[in-house]
Amino acid sequence: MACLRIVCFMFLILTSSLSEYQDTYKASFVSPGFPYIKLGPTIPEPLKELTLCYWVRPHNHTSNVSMTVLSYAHPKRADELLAGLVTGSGVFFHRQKRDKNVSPAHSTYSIQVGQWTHVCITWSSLTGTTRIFINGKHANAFSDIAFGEVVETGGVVVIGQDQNIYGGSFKKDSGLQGDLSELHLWDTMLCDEIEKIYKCEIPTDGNVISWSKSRKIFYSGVQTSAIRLPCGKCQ
Ligand SMILES: [Ca+2]
Repeated sequence: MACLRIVCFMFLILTSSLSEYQDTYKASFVSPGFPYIKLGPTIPEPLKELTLCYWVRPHNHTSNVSMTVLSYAHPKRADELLAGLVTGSGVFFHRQKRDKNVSPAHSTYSIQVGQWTHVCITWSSLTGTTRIFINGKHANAFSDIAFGEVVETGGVVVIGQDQNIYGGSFKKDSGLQGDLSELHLWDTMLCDEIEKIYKCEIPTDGNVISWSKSRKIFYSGVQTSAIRLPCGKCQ
């Protein structure tokens, strides 16, 4: 019986700690230049669906500052995928189509400066639907976002800066100024899992980009350090 009590006690400690925080690392984009992370691998297969999730804590208190979280540029199109936020405004997700026009989705949720916020974006080529989830909750849905068009393979993934040509040509005032953690990309549309990811109730490991496993090259003063993320709470 004593042994059973110990096992139950250990289980309670484990489950409570899992739901309260997640020990991981953050990348801080603070240098005055163009801090960014380049991913070693590209996207290996064309994407018909995707889910992008990340934790972000912007630093800049100026409102209406555009900050790129992820930029995926292809030799044919520099804005094949573009995701980020605007301080005091909301979250954005752009897909550049074959005709070079951009399909934009902008949520209206205001991301708070100095506060960790969990963001997930899902997209489907089959329906053209994009959904934005903030702190585990569905916030906005958009239709006709690059309907019928896949995300092509062979591009470059950059975190923290907006590519304006394949692999570079960053511009001032569009880079991330803040902390980023647990950025993952899947090749499917997640839905019910998103609140569980926010609450750290299920393992988070993107099968296209994984924050812990994908090979990364850090440029221009990106700093990494340990962080305890607030599972299920924005703070
Ligand atoms: Ca761009």
